Amino acid sequence: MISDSFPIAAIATAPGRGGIGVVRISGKGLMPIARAVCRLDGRDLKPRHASYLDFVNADGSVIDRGLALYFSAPNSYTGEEVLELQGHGGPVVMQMLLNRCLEAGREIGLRLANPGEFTFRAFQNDKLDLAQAEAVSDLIEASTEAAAKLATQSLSGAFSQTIGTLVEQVIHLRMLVEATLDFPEEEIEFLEKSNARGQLQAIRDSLEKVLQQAGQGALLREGLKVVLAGLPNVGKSSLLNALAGSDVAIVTAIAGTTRDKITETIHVEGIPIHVIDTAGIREDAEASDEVERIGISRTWAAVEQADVVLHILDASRGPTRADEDIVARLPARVPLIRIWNKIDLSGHKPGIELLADSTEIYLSAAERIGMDLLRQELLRIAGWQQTGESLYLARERHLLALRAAQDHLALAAQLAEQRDSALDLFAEELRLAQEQLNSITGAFTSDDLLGVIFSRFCIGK
Ligand SMILES: Nc1nc2c(ncn2[C@@H]2O[C@H](COP(=O)(O)OP(=O)(O)OP(=O)(O)O)[C@@H](O)[C@H]2O)c(=O)[nH]1
Ligand SMILES: [Mg+2]
Repeated sequence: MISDSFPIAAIATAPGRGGIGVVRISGKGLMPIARAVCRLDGRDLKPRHASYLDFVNADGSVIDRGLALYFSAPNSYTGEEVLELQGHGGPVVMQMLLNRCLEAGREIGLRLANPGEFTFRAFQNDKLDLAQAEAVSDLIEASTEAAAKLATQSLSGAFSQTIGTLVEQVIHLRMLVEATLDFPEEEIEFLEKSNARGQLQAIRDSLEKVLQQAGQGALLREGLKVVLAGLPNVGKSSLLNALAGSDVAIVTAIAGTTRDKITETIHVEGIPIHVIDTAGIREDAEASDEVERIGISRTWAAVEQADVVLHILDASRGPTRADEDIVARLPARVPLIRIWNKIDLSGHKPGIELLADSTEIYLSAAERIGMDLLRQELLRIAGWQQTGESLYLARERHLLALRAAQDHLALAAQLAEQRDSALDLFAEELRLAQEQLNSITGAFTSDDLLGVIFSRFCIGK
């Protein structure tokens, strides 16, 4: 994101009607705007004090009456001066107030803020690191209590601190190695003497644990995409309705009822599960019309994107050739659950069987029998474990960086087996691992290592 140094303004509250609406301005030299827009009667706004006053147009006519809050730099969200005008939360009055601010701030270059620009400035001004800045939007977007709680923890810096501790451990090891590289005559048996291998192993263990906690948190954030696929009339839409607990999709005895994809997000133990109902799969020739054929091609597209596929079969009929054709076309990398539906007709008992390459579950969607078996199996496939450990609401970006760091440390461990001859390569892998970890919090890499080295050593030692 590029941000210039001009002051920025935006309506900070959600669009629509509400009790209160807030126009927020951040930048340098905001007092003239405050004087122009707020009827101050010769006073100035006192930092961190709420003043109840009129918001006025250039001609003195009143736009609204509300609270003005002023924060001086750097004691604000963005680290710049911030002016917040709280008026009545109507879209029109808010737009009028914003326009008035833009007009009053034209001379100092006040412009509309880009999405996320207030938080970006907070990051630029070291109010937040990158992971914390991301947590701000995660908190706003959280769809479950669990996700909101984890976002708050990340925002307070818990995740950043964990990453910071890992980085410090890596830096410590790098310091040892690089000192040795600078004094080659002492290189002999460095790896033995310094217990570098032991230290490296300890870092790898910690990283493994963080990755596990982050992976679980990522599940809470992203959820699991589950696609229901099968022949027409086997009960896919009934299963969606049973999972959702309401009649989301149309269910009829007519084959080919569902045409378009229907997605419904349910929550199982706080994990969002996006259940996607699709058109029943049958041969082109059997499909009733063009609409259904398009629906079927969408089914296959959805299957390609799935985290888990539920292949639904009619337990009262048994498997058919067409079912085998479907299985043959399913991507091998996607976990498969075979659902034998309609056990109320077939007389099977509800149950679950774990096979080598898939799971079989016997249930009845219409009668809502055996549904919990399915919910628990979805959690198991997602890798959800209730450990009671703290989790991190990680993003894909964080997981990628953690895994890349893990790979570099694994390479370093291999190099450490080759005695001291590969010490420079060992050091390089550590550096790369650190770079990956640093990318999570956005900390600058190369020079800070020197800083740490010199701040911890005194000359002459
Ligand atoms: N007895 C019984 N009937 C069921 C069960 N599940 C679904 N059905 C019936 O099977 C018929 C088809 O159900 P749907 O859920 O529409 O099937 P679908 O797989 O979505 O069908 P398409 O959308 O046409 O592909 C309906 O008449 C349902 O009432 C079940 O568990 N038991
Ligand atoms: Mg259907």
